[in-house]
Amino acid sequence: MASINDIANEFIREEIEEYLERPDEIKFFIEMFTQATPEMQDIAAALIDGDHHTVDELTEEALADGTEALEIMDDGLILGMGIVGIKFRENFIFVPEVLACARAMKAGMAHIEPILSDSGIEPVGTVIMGTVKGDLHDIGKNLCIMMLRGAGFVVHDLGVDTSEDEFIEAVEEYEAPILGMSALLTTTMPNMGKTIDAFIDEDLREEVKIMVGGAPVTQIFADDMGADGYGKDALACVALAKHFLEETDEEW
Ligand code: B12
Repeated sequence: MASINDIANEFIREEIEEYLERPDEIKFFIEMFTQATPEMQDIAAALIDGDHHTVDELTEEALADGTEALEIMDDGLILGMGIVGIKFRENFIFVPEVLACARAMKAGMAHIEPILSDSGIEPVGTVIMGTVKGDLHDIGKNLCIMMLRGAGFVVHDLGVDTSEDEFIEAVEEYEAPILGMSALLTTTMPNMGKTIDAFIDEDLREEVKIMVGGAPVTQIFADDMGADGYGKDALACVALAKHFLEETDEEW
């Protein structure tokens, strides 16, 4: 079993010791960080520290050294944001600090975006993506969009705080067969269900496959509200979209 001393980065070791209390979370992060290279640990540490300049530099360097964009996303940026989420949840840090971390995340994503989004293949299908009404979280949605574009999908990003009408208008305008909704707040999750109901009211539900995701969303919740699929991460998002395309092809 991995031990905290196996983590090369001292800042990460201190963060785990100082801020993590739940045994399952301590075990998870020790295991994940010991598997991450020292370079990825450095990126995660800079992100946790809210230092966007360093995340920017280290991400650029890692890519130049041949590290895969996906590895930087998973082992550096997302892992670092995991610690930020716990510190926020436990009130060790507050919105201004989290905003600095989000800015650092975006600085890293700016380098990996062109790589993950550049599929070099013929467009395979159109997806509408947006964060639901009342919700301003967009990091996870943007990662999904990068990966979808990298898989050859044309994605129209409606941004954050997207109303039911905006989702409906976009699906109609772009004749998109797939819609993805993101929500990070338990208070905004029901807006996914309301949007699905709005598609039913407009007699458009059969025209579009709807997938949902975001940290608090579960398969059970997705099933309850009548979504066609739930994805736990950006890879699952791409897999779902591909699956929907196959299904739609079969139906035609
Ligand atoms: C960063 C962050 C912020 C930033 C957002 C910056 C930005 N531009 O996005 C700021 C500081 C603005 C913020 C604000 C707030 N936040 Co906030 N935030 C977070 C934090 C720390 C990280 C979220 C994140 O980016 N994660 C990293 C990404 C990569 O993960 P992800 O979003 O889950 O996405 C992945 C998957 O879920 C999936 N996915 C996502 N979308 C989709 C869509 C589809 C279709 C599919 C298939 C998959 C999929 O794929 C993604 C990639 O792998 C979370 C903590 C957490 N544990 O999530 C709290 C958190 C979500 N926030 C929380 C809260 C309370 C707030 C505020 C209300 C705080 C306040 N008092 O003002 C406000 C709300 C603002 C609003 N109206 O939206 C709570 C929510 C609690 C709850 N039960 O609802 C959390 C959980 C923190 C906590 N307390 O534990 N926040």
